[in-house]
Amino acid sequence: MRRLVVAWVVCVGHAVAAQEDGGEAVSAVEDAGVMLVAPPVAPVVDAGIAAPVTSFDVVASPWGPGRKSSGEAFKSAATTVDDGPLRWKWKDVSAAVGLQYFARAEARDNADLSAAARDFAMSIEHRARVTGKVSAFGRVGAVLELQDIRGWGTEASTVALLPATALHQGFVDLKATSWLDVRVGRQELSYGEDRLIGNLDWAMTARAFDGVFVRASPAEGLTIDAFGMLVKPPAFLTDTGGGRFQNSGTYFTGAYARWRKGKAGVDAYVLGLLDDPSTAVTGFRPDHNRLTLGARGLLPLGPVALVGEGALQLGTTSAKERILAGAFAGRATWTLPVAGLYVMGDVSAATGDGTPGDGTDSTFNQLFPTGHVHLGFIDYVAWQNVVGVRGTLGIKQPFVHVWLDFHHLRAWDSRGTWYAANGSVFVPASAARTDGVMGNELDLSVTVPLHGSVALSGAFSVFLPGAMADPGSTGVGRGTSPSTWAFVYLRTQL
Ligand SMILES: [Ca+2]
Ligand SMILES: [Ca+2]
Repeated sequence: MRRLVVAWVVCVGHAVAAQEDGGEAVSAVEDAGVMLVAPPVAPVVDAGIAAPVTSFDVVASPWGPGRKSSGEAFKSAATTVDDGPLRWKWKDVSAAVGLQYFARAEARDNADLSAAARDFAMSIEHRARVTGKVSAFGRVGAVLELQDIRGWGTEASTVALLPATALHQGFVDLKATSWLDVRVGRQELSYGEDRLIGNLDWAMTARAFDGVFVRASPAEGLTIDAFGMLVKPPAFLTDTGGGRFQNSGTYFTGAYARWRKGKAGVDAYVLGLLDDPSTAVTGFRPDHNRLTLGARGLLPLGPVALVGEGALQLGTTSAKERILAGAFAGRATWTLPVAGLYVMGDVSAATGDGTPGDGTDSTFNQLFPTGHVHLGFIDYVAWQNVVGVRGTLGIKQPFVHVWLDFHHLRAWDSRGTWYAANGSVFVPASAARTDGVMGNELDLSVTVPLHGSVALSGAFSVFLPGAMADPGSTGVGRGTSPSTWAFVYLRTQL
């Protein structure tokens, strides 16, 4: 991953170095209401081409440009916008407009891994976004982001209209002091490699949370975030027996500390997913509370970049089982000194549970990830009950990025459930299963930046199922035939 600092800020009193992570950079400091902002440096898209500065908060993704300014990449909307097209300033007030249009055609064959039934499917979807941003006095700002998600030919008739336009993000930012930011409203969250918390930009709908986010920046290179998000509101419910009871809702809370020195760094986090699963149909159910304790580290060693992450989960399920689960991931990227070649090795593992109902739930929960990017682009595997090894060979030139991924995927516990990338059950648990090989996957991907604001990308994937997919011996599975998937993607971002 190309890592470049895209902005730097000089502030009166003390200077704070820009921080960079995953191809994007975050930095904003002010002192006594005076803000001196250097002209922004052009961001790069993934293939390494420098983009003209046409927009605010543009970041690189493997498929082309996108926008990100939340979670780890937090950028206060209270900060006055830089000069540029679609931006305006009047004394202490500034405003900016951003536009985005994505269109993607996808084709998938044999998701059931069975040759017996034909299940080829193709779709063309688009996302169109309009983002408005205003800031005043360097103290307060707001973002309103509307998106329309639509599949070609999915309306009931040529004169029908599906209600597919919605608010993706809408929040107010307050810069209380030079070191304390508050964001209230609907917002994306994204941390690290998006393994546990991601904005799921791959999905046309993407992901956003409703709640409050606070960032403290107490020292150079150090940020401490805290957030509380409402996933489902509490309610008074009446169960089938006619009794009224309180449902306390579902909440996602967390604290995430980051320390950076150059390209090295350490993260530590505590996340709580607190859920009351009671419904009017089921009646009262005990709470399902899951605590995730994790750490992540970044270390550059010459031409090799190392990233590692580990997480432990504790808590209690609504079935009164104890939660004890864990996961780890590690990645080494070696950039060769020739022709933009790089080699990457990656291991992702997470515990599963082969003994349902024994009092301990040891299935790791991947929470709210951008699951798509880690365990095979075909999306058949989640960071839950898995041991995945990935090898990548890529070449990144200004005009093209081509990379080939090979994945070997198996279950942590062969008896446990196999989960698809979105966390849904792909193959149910089976106590009789002894072979946990899910399969092997090859992904060939290409991204071509046509312009700093426009990229074309595509991929072809083939998944070769292993014994865990075979229903032969246990009666539980899908099949033994390969599955294929491909897409062509146009991303434009202003
Ligand atoms: Ca089939
Ligand atoms: Ca168990």
